[in-house]
This record gives sequence, C-alpha cells and structure tokens, in this order.
Amino acid sequence: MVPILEIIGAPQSNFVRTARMACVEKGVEYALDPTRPHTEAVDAIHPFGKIPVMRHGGITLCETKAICTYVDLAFDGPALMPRDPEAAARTEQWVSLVNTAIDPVFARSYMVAYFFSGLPDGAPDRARIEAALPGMRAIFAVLERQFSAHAFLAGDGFTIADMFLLPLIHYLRLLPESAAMLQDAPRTAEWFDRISQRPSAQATVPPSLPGRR
Ligand SMILES: N[C@@H](CCC(=O)N[C@@H](CS)C(=O)NCC(=O)O)C(=O)O
Repeated sequence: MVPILEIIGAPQSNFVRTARMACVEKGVEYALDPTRPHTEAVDAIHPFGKIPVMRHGGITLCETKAICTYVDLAFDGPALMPRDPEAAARTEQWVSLVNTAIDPVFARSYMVAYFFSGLPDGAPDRARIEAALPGMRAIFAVLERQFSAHAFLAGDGFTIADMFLLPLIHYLRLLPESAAMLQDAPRTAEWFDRISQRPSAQATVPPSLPGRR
C-alpha cells in the first residue's frame, strides 16, 4: 500500500499552510495532523520543535522549504519550483527573503504581539506592535515594487515563493495597521486577491485566531 503523506502542524501556522498549499498544487493527497509546536510528535522530527513536520512512510522531514522540495520532486504533477536554473534560483531567493527578512517582522514581531502577546490579560502588546511598524512599511515598499514589475513574487510565474508569502498577508489583512498598509499597496493587494482564488489557497484557509473572525 502506498503510504499517505502526513503534514503535522496546527493549520493556523503560516508555514503549515504553505506546506499544505504545496501538496494541493502538486495534486498530492495528504493528511493533516493539527499538532502544536513542541509536542512529542513534532519534537521527534524537528530539532527545535517547530511546525510543520512531515512523515511519508519511513521518510520524516522538517522545515517548510525542505518539505516543499520533497513534495515537488517525489511526486508527479506540476513543478512547484521552476526547473530553469535562473528561475529556480530566483524562487529560492524570494523564499529565503520571506523566511529570513519578512516572516520575522510580519509574524514573529507584529502578529505575535497581537495574537500571543504573553500579557496577563492576552491584550495586544502595543509597544511591540509600534516597534514593528517601520520594518513592516519597508517590507510593503519592497513587495509593492516587486508586484509592480512582476505578476508573481519570484517573477512571471506562480511558484512556492507565492505560497510562502500568501499565508502572512492573509493575517495582515485582519489587523488594523497592516490592513492600512495593504490598502496603500494596490499591486500587493491585487496579487493577494488573485492568489487567494487558487484552489490551494481556498482549501487551506486557516481557522480564526483568538479574537478574530
Ligand atoms: N524555519 C521553519 C519555521 C517554522 C516556524 O517558525 N513555525 C512556527 C509556527 S508558524 C513554530 O513552530 N513556532 C514555534 C517556535 O518557534 O517555538 C520552517 O520553515 O518551517
């Protein structure tokens, strides 16, 4: 029997959504195990307890980009990464920019300060939100420039780079300062609306986070 691929991680996670989108885009059937970070199932695969992790028969993997690479290369279906060297490297470049420069500001600084502030009453941490705003404006300027020149994040075709960015913008629409920034970035907003129509985006819309619809 062919084993089913398992994506392990809570569906609210932007990275879990990216891995799930990759499966849908590739046409790979998968099972979602909605597990939180730092649980036994996750710690067994990710050395730092982060989600998502993946299991496929005897193969286990962590780190979203590695999971996407496996899904892309182990199964038949449309290429998630371009096979042309320059286009592939351009895609890697934008995945890396999302992971190292964009996610830390959008998610780990700004969104976390809203959703997981750690304050006793669960209130948003205004100081951390304010501190994130200049970096967020700079990122929106970069995105707006990119989407003014190209229809997709890594150039003129849809790639996994778009799948890394979309889940972040999904949450930013719901929060006041970032929603205003998105409104002032019409090319980025148009990209978001267009990519959100894809079946892979529609099939992976996350459940709402605390206090949000
Ligand atoms: N570099 C990892 C990042 C994954 C990540 O940060 N996941 C978050 C949820 S969105 C997490 O598990 N956070 C718990 C923690 O950092 O301790 C990847 O690409 O998969």
